[in-house]
Amino acid sequence: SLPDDLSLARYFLYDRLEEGLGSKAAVLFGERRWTYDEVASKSRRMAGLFAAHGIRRGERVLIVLPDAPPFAWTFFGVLTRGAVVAMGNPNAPEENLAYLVAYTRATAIVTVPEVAEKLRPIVERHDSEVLAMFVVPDVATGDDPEKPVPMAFGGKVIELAPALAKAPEAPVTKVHRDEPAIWLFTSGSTGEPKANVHTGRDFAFNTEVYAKKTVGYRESDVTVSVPRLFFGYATGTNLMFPFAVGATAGLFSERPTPESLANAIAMYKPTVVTNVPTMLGKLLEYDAELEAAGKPRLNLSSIRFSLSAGEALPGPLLARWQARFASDVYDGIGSAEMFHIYASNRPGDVKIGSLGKVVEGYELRVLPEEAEGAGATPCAPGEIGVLWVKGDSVSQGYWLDRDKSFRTFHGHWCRTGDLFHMDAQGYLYFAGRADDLLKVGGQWVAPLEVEECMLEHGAVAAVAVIGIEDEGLTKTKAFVVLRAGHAAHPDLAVQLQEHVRTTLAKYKYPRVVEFVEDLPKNDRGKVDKKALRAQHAR
Ligand code: 3SK
Repeated sequence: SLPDDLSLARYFLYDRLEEGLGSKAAVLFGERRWTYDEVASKSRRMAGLFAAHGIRRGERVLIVLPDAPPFAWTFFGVLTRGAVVAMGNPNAPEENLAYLVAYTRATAIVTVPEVAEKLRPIVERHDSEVLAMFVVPDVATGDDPEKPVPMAFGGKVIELAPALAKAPEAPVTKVHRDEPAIWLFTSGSTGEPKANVHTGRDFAFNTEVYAKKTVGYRESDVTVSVPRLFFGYATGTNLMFPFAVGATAGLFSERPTPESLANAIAMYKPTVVTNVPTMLGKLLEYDAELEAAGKPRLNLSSIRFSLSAGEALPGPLLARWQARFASDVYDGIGSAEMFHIYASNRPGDVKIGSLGKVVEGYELRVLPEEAEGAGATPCAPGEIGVLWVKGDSVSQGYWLDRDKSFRTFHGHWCRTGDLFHMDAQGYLYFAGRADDLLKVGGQWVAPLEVEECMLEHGAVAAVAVIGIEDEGLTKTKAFVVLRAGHAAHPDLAVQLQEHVRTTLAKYKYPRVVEFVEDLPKNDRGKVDKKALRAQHAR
């Protein structure tokens, strides 16, 4: 059990120094490395800087940074101060960034020049709650993270590196395990993002049961991530989890593409790669293109395992990955409501197409859609229902949204709103979001089932199915990305439709097939179906 006095700064960082790991590499970025001692010293100085600028325990500090070393010491600096971490995407549009500042009531912001220029008018308003905005170089463009920043400073807008060099190292603020520590935003398909307020215990609990016991992070690991650090999935897998075991986090700030990821893998030789299904597919395509061009193929031999989450990993894709790379992918399901992954495949127990079994310490129930509480009679094995999850990392609720909180959180339980079924052995299978289901010609169609079926066809690299309106009727449309060596042609569209008609029930075939170069993704690496609907409407 976790102590009452639980600072995440100690749990993830300062305890490593007491374990004698101070001189070990904590963070890699390009050719440079920072040891645990260096990250700890900078984090204590960050806390000193926050204190000097009047940032107090419990107040939000908004981190809007790319994946680069300052992310690490800002994150642990906020926790050292006893303040609360909130994170945003540095590439988000201006109105989303302004929303984050207002919604979080942040008293400090740490960001890059491009974002700082956008936020400056808000921060400098006389009634702004922001006391200080610290600016680091735009490392995403390749600048040295400790080089001077080319912008005007003054008032509340402060250049981080020189201020940090002068700041005193602050002690760790004492915080209770049940005090808010980090906010995680849900990426709901409608409305503004809402933050899950999480306490310190949530992170320590999941780290113990998922990262250490289920997938088995080790001190010797080197990690790399496709999703960016501001997304809770990667904040866990590529910052908190490696730090919890004294491993090394490899960071790269370029936009994740097969090329930039392949470079990071070649440079850091990671043992653990955090991935998402679309990038697993793209890496396979990239590897095939390298082979076709007579170039050396991808070498992923350093990887002990990859993680996949964020959206469903189609079984055929995982089978292709295993056949090519002979390397495990642990697909799992997590959410911002639960901090992280609560059901997962794991070493020695990978069931293709499934999300694995419950992570020890959590409890799962698949309940009928109309169930109002976790006590309802569960669905029989194989029967589809809504997943409910219980565990010590459940969020306290959504900030400024009690109604949504009442609908989602029921005591210790979280109603995920997503559809699943579980087999008699306890393996969990995703069946789509309840609001994704389409009624076509009076019959229910699950886009996920059609997508998985189309992916089994040798010509398909990626596919997304949506519902479209045609003269008042709902029809299914498939957006298809082809594998190398296959050309878009109406005959191929007919072949793909036939493949679905003969594999699944006939009515499930997509009425329209459009070939596209790529599928749009949101900032968490998930296929953006809202954008596909808009694309269709144009
Ligand atoms: O939102 C998600 O998909 C997710 C997945 C794994 C871990 C954490 C999160 C937020």
